[in-house]
Amino acid sequence: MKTITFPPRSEWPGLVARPVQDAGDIERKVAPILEQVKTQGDAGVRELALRFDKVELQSLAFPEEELAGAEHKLDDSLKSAIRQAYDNIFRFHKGQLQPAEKIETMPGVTCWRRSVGIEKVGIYIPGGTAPLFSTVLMLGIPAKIAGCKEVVLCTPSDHPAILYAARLAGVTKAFRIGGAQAIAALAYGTESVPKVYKIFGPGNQYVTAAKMLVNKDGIAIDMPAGPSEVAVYADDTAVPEFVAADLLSQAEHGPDSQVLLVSTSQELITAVDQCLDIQLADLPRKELATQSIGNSQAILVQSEEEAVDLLNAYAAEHLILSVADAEAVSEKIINAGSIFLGNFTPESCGDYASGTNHTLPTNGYARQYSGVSVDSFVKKITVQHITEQGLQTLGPIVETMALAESLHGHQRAVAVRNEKGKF
Ligand code: HSO
Ligand code: ZN
Repeated sequence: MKTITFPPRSEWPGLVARPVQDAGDIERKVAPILEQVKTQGDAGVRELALRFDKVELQSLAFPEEELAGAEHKLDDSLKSAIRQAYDNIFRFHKGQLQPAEKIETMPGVTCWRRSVGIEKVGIYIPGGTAPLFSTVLMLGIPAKIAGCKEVVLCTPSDHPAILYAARLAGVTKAFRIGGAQAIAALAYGTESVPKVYKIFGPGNQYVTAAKMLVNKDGIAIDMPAGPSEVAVYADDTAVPEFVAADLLSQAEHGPDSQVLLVSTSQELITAVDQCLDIQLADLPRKELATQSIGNSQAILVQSEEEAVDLLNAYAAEHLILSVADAEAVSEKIINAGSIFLGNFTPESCGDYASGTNHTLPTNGYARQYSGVSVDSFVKKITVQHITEQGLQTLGPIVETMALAESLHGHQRAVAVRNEKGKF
């Protein structure tokens, strides 16, 4: 791995920058796909599936027998692993539901905020070499907890674990549709696919571009997606084999995944580098991992303070702190999607089954975005009730402010109640 030694702060912006992708070109290719689905509905989806994926789709919806039969195609150990992951993710996310607390801001003036599930949400799960059934759990479970009535899954994959996880997580409708056309079907609706209000899930550049485009049409999306990434901050207490394995666990996602190693110890960096070579040799997804490791870097820093500043500047999707007193260091981190503490907390556990969500902000978006949670699936509606006495106290304040904004109608709406007819 390329190592950069004691880079001056002036060089940090270049070091933490992600490769820039020109989305314009892809958006130009995706726009007609969206238009075709919008105007032709199911027939448009079928034609696109034939053209791009060479599949002739009969029914767009997965047949009920296929959904129900999925569990019989999985071995028991995988089913019980998925169920345990389900329980942990459910338990962690259930704790995120906030009860509406009524606050009396002044005597007789009561305000509160209700969390209401977004009625219809869509989940996209890509096909490709890794059947991401874990992502079905990560999106389906918070949707269920939030109380979303319709949870629509689109995926080009018919992997039984995806269909099994979909049933377990409470997906209400599932369609065998992939690519940008799936996003279009969810965004605009077709004869078969219900239109949803918010779309979640990973995908390639075409899917991402489609999500960005439908977002301009008012459909909410989870967050702008980019290649998966992990940063590891390791000191002499770290185990090089563990660090190398963590780096490779993200590097294997795709050729454009990014990993970053930050350390105060040159010995540690050298040892991790050696472990990477050894572990890469027999990693089945060696080609992909080798490419992303090739684009990644190790940075040797002078002190913990410098390491923390650099990590905050990078704003990693995942941040592993393999350092002494990791929890204390984590308190100083202000930009990261999810943090993993100590030598025995591999990121893989958060990816699958510890309970936290693995849909996280990439590309430096951890500076302003949070990962997916129950909050992502609810809207918050504020409610207020003012008593007659409450209005006597609050009313004059509102009247004064309304008149100062020259909005007499606002003032009158109060005045008419406090002193009927006083205009
Ligand atoms: N690390 C990925 C999620 C994932 N890993 C799914 C394995 N399966 C993005 O955060
Ligand atoms: Zn992963």
